[in-house]
Amino acid sequence: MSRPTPLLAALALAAILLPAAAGHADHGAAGSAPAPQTSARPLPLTAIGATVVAVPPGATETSAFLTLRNTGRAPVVLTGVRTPLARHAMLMTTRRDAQGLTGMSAVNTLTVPAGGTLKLGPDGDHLMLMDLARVPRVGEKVPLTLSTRDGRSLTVSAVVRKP
Ligand SMILES: [Cu+2]
Repeated sequence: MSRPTPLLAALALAAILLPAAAGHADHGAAGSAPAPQTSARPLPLTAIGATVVAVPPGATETSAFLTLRNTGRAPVVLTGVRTPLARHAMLMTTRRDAQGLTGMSAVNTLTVPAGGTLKLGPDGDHLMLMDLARVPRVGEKVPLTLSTRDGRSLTVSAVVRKP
């Protein structure tokens, strides 16, 4: 019984070969990983009325509004916004407390419901552009890039308008 059988020899050979095969498979998967990112499906979102609020010279921040319509069957979860106009941009919500005072607070996500709309405006959820890189000119178009939890993004062109 001490003599190795052909079956055991075959198993030993398989044990040596399998890790190498698995390693090769992992390498192949890692090498092809960026492909789905570059060919990501476009988000099922339509932006309406994208606006950056005009501010006077010297102002360091402003807000941005738009309505997003989701024509897809799944909610779209926004996780951030960026724009060349501002060094910082964030998702915010406006809440009214028990005393009737309103206050803004940053939120990690805003959700566009499946088949529904998310309205970003002065009285509720909105985008905040902080630490402005320059003063926006009334009438100019500014890109706003919204990113989503699933790693996709949507760039919309917002018009600078007086409040
Ligand atoms: Cu705000």
